[in-house]
Amino acid sequence: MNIVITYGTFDLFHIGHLNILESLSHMGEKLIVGVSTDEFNLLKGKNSIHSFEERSRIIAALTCVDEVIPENDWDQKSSDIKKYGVTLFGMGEDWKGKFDDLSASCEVVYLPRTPSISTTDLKKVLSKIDSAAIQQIKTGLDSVLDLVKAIE
Ligand code: C2G
Repeated sequence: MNIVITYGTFDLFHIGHLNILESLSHMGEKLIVGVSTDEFNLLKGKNSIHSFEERSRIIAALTCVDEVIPENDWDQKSSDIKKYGVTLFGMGEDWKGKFDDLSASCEVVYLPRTPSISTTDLKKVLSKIDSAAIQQIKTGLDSVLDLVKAIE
């Protein structure tokens, strides 16, 4: 039985995440996903919008995912591979070469990333929307204040 494992933050879940999880699920009979905990994310320098619990629920709801485990640190991969009898470890190619050491325990693959989508970009768009909305509210309030002053 081919068992596949991958790891990630999976914040603001998007098509790039789905593409790689579905691709990996087609490479074995079982797909295990290690979702980075909030504490580990801080170590990764990431501050997620969704909590670990929310991100784990979203991943667990996917039909292509069979099991979700917490990713607590960088070093758990080799013990996970042994613990779960993993035959293939896969990540997006932005990690190419970073986990080659695991090839002593299982096959290691790096798959093409989905272009032009990332959680970082989504966060930038969301923050722009926020600031535009705040600006609109401020402009509205300013005109109300002008009106009040004119009436006084
Ligand atoms: N990904 C992708 N295409 C994108 C965005 C992400 O294929 N447009 C892939 C990444 O290559 C990664 C997975 O989706 O394999 C999850 O991405 P992130 O949530 O950004 O995870 P990351 O921060 O890379 O954490 O120990 C490994 C780390 O936990 C990986």
